[in-house]
Amino acid sequence: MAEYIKFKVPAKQVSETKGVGNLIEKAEEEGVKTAWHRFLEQQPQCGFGLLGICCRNCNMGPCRIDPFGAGPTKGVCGADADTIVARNILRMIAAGAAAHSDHARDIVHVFKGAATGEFKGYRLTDVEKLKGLAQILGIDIEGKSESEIASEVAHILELEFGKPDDEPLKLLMATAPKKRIKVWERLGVMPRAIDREICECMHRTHMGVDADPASLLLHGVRTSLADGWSGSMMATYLSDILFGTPKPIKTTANLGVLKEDYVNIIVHGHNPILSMKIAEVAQSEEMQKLAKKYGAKGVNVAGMCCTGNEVLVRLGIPPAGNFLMQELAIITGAVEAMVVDYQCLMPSLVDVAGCYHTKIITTEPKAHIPGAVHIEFKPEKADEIAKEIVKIAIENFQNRPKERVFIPKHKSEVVAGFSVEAILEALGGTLEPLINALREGTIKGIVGVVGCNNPKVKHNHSHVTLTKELIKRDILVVGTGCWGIAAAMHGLLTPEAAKMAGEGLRAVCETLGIPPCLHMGSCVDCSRILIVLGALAEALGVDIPDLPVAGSAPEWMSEKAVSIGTYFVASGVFTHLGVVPPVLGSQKVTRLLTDEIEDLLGGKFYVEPDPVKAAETIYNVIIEKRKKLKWPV
Ligand code: BF8
Ligand code: SF4
Repeated sequence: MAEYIKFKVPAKQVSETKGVGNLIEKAEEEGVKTAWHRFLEQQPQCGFGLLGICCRNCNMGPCRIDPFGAGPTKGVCGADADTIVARNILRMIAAGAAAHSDHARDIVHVFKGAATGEFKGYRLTDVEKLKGLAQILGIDIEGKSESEIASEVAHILELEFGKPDDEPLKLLMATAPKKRIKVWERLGVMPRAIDREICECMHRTHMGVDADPASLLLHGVRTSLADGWSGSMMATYLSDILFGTPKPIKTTANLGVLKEDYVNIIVHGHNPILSMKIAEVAQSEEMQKLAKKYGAKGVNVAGMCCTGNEVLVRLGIPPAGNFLMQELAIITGAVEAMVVDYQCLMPSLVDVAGCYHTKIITTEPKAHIPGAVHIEFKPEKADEIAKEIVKIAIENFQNRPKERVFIPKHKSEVVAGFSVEAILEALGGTLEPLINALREGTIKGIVGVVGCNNPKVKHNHSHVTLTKELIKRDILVVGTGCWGIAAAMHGLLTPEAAKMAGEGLRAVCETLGIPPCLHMGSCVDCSRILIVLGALAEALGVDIPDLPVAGSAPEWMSEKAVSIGTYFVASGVFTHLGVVPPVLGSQKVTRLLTDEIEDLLGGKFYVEPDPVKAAETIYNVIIEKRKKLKWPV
């Protein structure tokens, strides 16, 4: 149904990415609202919310604190701005860690089923990685079958979620550098069980429990560590074992990957369990034939958001866009089905799809959207269900309103799939060449750029600008998530992009034949960045805060990004945020996060919306770290 659009979006100004403006204009002509339109309708956004000083944690409220001190300075229970802001942030971390870790739980389930042979559609693909994981978890693999080893691994990892003792998380102990572990032990923030830490966040923030901002934030650190070094780490490890560890793979990215004469299926969400199957089934001869029967040339699968990243780095499935482009893909009029699992799915997808012929197919019991077709995914019937879904898409081709199809032609070449193993391979098997390049200053430092899109800032502008500014300064950029897709669409992920890099980084990239920006996967794969940091620190005999490295989430929006940012900081990384978090209502919390936390953990947050300024500051931080290491600057 066409809607009345009260506020027009300055289509050509809201995005850095080609094709986006044209589709926003098409949307307006066809009476379809996008996130940008709804963002305008939300203006002005609530000042209390922006500052983080509203509380709805009990029914004596809602309460809000007057930031100017003229009105109430405390909620009904007596909680002040410091307590309220810290509690709200802790709840964001809890939700983010929960999302990553619950995703991991689903993968453990399938991994276990693959190990026992119960889930016929899945197998253990990277057995070397399985054995490596078993060994670091302390499992004796001598004389055991793959299935036995995997079952033992699954057992240990299942316990990570809810083991009842106070011992630290096993996967964290197996993967985090020793010096870091000492820091966390000293601070009393070693996570014990993933679900327990998340549960404790909710307990502490319940009315009348923890009122001390420092104590609340330290529990946030603990919870985020459970996410980064266990939940997300597990999701990455097991996805690699099940589907293969990513290797550099070539494809193209942007809306132009949709094909006019083909049945287009978009996989969107986060978990690879279903999207890998859809990609596999769609490419089968049977489905390609069926598509021809319906008048299409074949079936084309494209990715969106992080499940898009999962199939990109393993199968070379082209991404059609990142977070803010999910509605636009449907607005092309050329998408037969968008198959979603969970996280970062706009409920509006159903409204937008209602204006075209696209079917939104939800598949997860925990992620329904009213108005969508729901086909519940069950790993024991993976192939059948994937086939059923692909068939629905194919049959829907005949309903496509051909006269309304408009696919912007833009797409860029991409090389993605830089797992830690792939980076090591490019380096000739050891970290030594990278360490030497860092030490000599050919590469000045490494920055992990991650995270989302947010209509509060120009779409992909900060991702692209910050990245270009960093590589220009001989800083190697690695990253995940929607950054990865932004970088892909802007030609930053090809070996040729080395031309945009400074002399030193360019030379290294040309010698190794790699891009100056390395796409490491989805958001749970930020764990790969942790592994690189840990390995560098251990090889140099220093701690992560000593390394010339930094992190950045230039366009973040999700609670998962808050958890990631926090575990970066907790791991000792100077971490830039390009969108202001809702903490400014408390000077104390702001100071803790952007200053004092550094004394405790070696990392801190730095907030700067301007990507050029941010790159300068990050560069300066890296130079300072180099000076301390007595490395040339
Ligand atoms: O987990 S970067 S918008 S898609 S939250 Fe979401 Fe953010 Fe994209 Fe991936 Ni990550
Ligand atoms: Fe208000 Fe306190 Fe209840 Fe929050 S917990 S709503 S501040 S009374």
